[in-house]
Amino acid sequence: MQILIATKNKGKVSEFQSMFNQYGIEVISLLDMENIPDVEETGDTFEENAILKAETICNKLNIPVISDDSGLEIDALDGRPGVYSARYAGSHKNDEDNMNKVLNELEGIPNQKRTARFICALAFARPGKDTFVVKGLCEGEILHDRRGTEGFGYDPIFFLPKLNRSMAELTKEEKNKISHRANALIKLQDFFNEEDML
Ligand code: ITT
Repeated sequence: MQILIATKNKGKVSEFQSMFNQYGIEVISLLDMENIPDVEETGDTFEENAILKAETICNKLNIPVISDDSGLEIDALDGRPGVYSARYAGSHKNDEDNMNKVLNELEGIPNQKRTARFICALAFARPGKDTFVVKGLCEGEILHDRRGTEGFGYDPIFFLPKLNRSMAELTKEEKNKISHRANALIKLQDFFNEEDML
């Protein structure tokens, strides 16, 4: 069985590949396809954007699709970057620029006020059926400097107090046990099981 993940983010694809591997499910993504334009993320919430991405690609290709809208919510920044996580430093900037912007904005903020969470909304859209959406969280704190080289996005500045490591200091297998994406996927699996999909 194959599942299409409606994303062009290599980091997400790699995590979904290892998470679905255990079920013998092959993950394909928009990186494997040509001529699929980006879906504009106009929603105000992660759920809205995930539904938008999944339904747009499902309607276009007429096959079941899972999409992932995710990001980082920082309490001291009133929840920013939130749904703007991918383009926080500007639409042509990269992960390094985004992390620099966050670190600059948090300069002088003490550890106990640097609480944050990763959020992941997964939407599952199927032709002719209602779309199902779930949300997973992962709580942590924003570091003062980068630590680690694994993962992607904001992982090097996201600290997990219970593990005493940054997200980028975890192996992919370790991250996939505790991440916002893993927590959302567990909820989606419950749905799959109920619907006898796996
Ligand atoms: P698609 O829309 O094609 O899926 P994207 O990168 O634009 O790719 P999002 O709009 O969902 O995806 O933005 C998510 C951003 O949040 C992403 O670019 C990362 O910077 C950050 N992010 C999400 N999950 C993350 C994770 O597990 N670790 C670190 N950063 C993450």
